[in-house]
Amino acid sequence: MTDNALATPATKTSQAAKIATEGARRRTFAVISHPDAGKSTLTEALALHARVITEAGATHGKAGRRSTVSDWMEMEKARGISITSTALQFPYRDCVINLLDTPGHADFSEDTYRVLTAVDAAVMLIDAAKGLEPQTLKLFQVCKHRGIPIITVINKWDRPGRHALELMDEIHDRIGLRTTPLTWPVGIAGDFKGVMDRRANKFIRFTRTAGGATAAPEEHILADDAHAAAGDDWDTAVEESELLSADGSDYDRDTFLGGESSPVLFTSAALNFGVNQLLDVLVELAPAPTGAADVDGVRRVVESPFSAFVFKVQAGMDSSHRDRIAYARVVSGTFERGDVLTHAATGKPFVTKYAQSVFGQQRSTLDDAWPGDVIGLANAAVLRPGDTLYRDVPVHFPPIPSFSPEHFMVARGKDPSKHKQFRRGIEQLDQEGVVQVLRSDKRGDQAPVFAAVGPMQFEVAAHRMATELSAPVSLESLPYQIARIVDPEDAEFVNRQVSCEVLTRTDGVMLVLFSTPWRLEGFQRDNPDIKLRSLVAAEG
Ligand SMILES: Nc1nc2c(ncn2[C@@H]2O[C@H](COP(=O)(O)OP(=O)(O)OP(=O)(O)O)[C@@H](O)[C@H]2O)c(=O)[nH]1
Ligand SMILES: [Mg+2]
Repeated sequence: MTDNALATPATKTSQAAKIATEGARRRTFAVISHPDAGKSTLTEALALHARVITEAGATHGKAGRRSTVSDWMEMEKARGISITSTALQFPYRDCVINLLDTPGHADFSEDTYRVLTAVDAAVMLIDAAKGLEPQTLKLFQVCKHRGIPIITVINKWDRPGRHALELMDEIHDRIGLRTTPLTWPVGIAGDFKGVMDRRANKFIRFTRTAGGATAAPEEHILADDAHAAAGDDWDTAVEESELLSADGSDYDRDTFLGGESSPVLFTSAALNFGVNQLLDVLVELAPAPTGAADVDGVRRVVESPFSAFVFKVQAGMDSSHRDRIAYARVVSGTFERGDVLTHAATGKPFVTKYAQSVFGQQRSTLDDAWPGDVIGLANAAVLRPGDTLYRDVPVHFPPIPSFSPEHFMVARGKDPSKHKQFRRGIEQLDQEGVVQVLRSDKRGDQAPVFAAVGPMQFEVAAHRMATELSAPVSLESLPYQIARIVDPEDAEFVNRQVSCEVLTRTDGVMLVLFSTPWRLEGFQRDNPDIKLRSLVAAEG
């Protein structure tokens, strides 16, 4: 029997109050954008300003670019891009921040999408010179669909870029999001003096630090003295800010939480400027956890007994320990390390002895967890993305859909003597969702098919098979670009038709692959009785 079941009504009430208080202190959000806008740089700057790391870019990537706390994988460091999302948990003021840095590249969008199932808000980064880019637009649509409030950050303001008002117009005109700037640049992109804090009506002067490695000192100057400090640039900022107010572009909580408006901040993540303001905005304005709907649409409120769902599985984080971490987002309640939960998919007990708090590649022992927390569950081989864990009162959260793969390759072990490593490696990549693994009797176990949303996933899979899983593979392209779900009773018939092939995913779902949309159309015309179902499109 658990402590909860023994609790008297009075202790239950105080426990619920404690859970509500702890939940209210959590801020759980993702940083999203098109590749290269500066998400990982900003993530590191946030950790630096929250004083959980002392120097940004302490280690250097191969390409001469510094690596960040979130880009710890060898491939990420070498290429300077994020290929997998990273979680960081740290305290700031009286809050606990759970930050998820996501990869921007479309090929890894399934990972980003999974992260977006686990957050209460998103920080949408925009490169000041580039404005809204395609992947940012797609991710915005995902947030909109899921009702995730967005804080907009215009980054790289230290470099020449577009006019701030023009960027506000672009956001409004293209995605219908009303922008409500909280800060406003003093000076243009590439030649900026700092920002105006529009709510406090003061000037925050930009001070350059060497290479942006340390937190920039902040100088706050009262509005009356700002002209003397920044000259005409301050007057321009004041005029523009008045224009914004006249236009209804002042912060509004209801429309922000409703996803209709977005507070905006201007930053230079690389030079650590504007980062404190973002941390404060996250604490003051971003929503705290509010529970989540289960598969039947019933809401599990934060004060309910413990519940969480797994949104990501990651291995190879530490080459000296071949471990595997399942990342779970706590929806309700609390547990203490060692408490026993239930794994909803199997009904089996799940011991939390190996629960960890995650900070990029580093981990530390976790003593307790509260609503909003992202926790790492080590060596939990049974856990898959989408799985629910609960305590006392059963709950099942909705499954996390897999994206429809559009690229397919046969994988074969290069070294036949490494058959065992090959099988184990493939299983590992499959569980993490690095690629989906498809099989058929015809192809056999030695030649599974990798299915991916984007081709870069194959590179990651091949790289990890060779380096971390000791089973190098050769990959051979298959001429398919479309997958549909087929009912098992139709599979044999479908498999006999020309230019399509039926394969089975590890979860038992059967997919039929077609080479072109026309082949699919032709098939459906010729076989109107066979029902094929679509998977979730990567477009979100
Ligand atoms: N000048 C300038 N460069 C920046 C700024 N922020 C990031 N960068 C640079 O932009 C490049 C990309 O930064 P990342 O932080 O890796 O971008 P990302 O959004 O995480 O990219 P992906 O994870 O691949 O989607 C790096 O070279 C950074 O140093 C900034 O504020 N100013
Ligand atoms: Mg990144």
